[in-house]
Amino acid sequence: MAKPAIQHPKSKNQNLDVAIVVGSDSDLPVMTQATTVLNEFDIAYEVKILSAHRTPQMLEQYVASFGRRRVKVVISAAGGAAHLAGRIASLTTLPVIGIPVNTGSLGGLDALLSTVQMPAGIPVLTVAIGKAGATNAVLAAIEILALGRPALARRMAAYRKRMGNVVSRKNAELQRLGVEQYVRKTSTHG
Ligand code: C2R
Repeated sequence: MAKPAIQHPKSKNQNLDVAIVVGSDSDLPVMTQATTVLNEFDIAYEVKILSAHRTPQMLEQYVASFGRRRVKVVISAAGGAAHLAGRIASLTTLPVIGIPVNTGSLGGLDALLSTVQMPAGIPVLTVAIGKAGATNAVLAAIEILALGRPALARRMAAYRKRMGNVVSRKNAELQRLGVEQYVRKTSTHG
């Protein structure tokens, strides 16, 4: 049976490797591919909807629980005037990875700049806008966790190898078919 996209620890006190905070439920579609990767690597994580703007006290309380929960890395996804990652980073010395979400009329550029342009002293490790950024955020979080876990480092190396193999297979197929036939074939198969 497929694992749920959002994995909840069994109890409130269970240790967490990765805490993910999204500014709104409207950000969740950006996270689904990324949480699938966390499931693949058996990482203990949870996803919360909290906002620096809309729920400032609840956000503070949640960040205050990180020590007790043994959180190692925090991922934050927010769109628009995205202060969420910066606010979390101001409240903890854990590494915070910020995902700018593509919402509204500025195509995510607003969130990118609000997330990346932190003043010196409070880092937010900012990834690309949207789904690619979300996937890279969780891969970076796993790489951080893997610093102290050789088995996880080996799984990450295997993941990279599988990714490379997929590209190699595509290239071999391209060489066999030529561009026009390859495009026809891949577009037929979606
Ligand atoms: P709604 O769809 O709920 O109106 O939210 C959310 O991350 C979302 O992308 C629109 C956008 O507002 C963002 N948001 C922030 C913060 N809280 C919510 N940027 C924050 O605290 O930074």
